[in-house]
Amino acid sequence: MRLSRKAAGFIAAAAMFTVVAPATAAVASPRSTCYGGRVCLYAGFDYNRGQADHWRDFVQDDSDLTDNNWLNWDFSNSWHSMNNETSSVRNRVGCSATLWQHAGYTGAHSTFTHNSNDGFLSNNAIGNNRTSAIDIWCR
Ligand SMILES: [Ca+2]
Ligand SMILES: [Ca+2]
Ligand SMILES: [Ca+2]
Repeated sequence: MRLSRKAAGFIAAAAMFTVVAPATAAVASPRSTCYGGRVCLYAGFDYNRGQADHWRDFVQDDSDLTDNNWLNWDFSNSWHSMNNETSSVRNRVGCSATLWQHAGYTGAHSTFTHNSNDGFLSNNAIGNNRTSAIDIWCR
């Protein structure tokens, strides 16, 4: 098949788009990566992809998230309470971690093993926008 210069240009552009596509991952939040030794909570589904980057990481238990604010992508304080706002989670802390519905570790809960990711808490027992405490088993 012979291609006109224009068609070839289009195909080249399409190929370029294909190459560029992974960079669309730049839409992923700057804090969507969760580093070792932490459990990372996100206010949005899919680790805040394409959304306001309200996130926070934990290295130990916190029995009551009502006194915790989300961080912004640049680590500044969002002044926005974390209570009942977690929608996705990554666990890199080295052991399982449980998210609880109520402060003091009561109510509905879901446990996430080390190295697990869940970008959608609506289909977990803990549910979406209900987390009020985090129990990290090894800390
Ligand atoms: Ca707290
Ligand atoms: Ca889920
Ligand atoms: Ca709650």
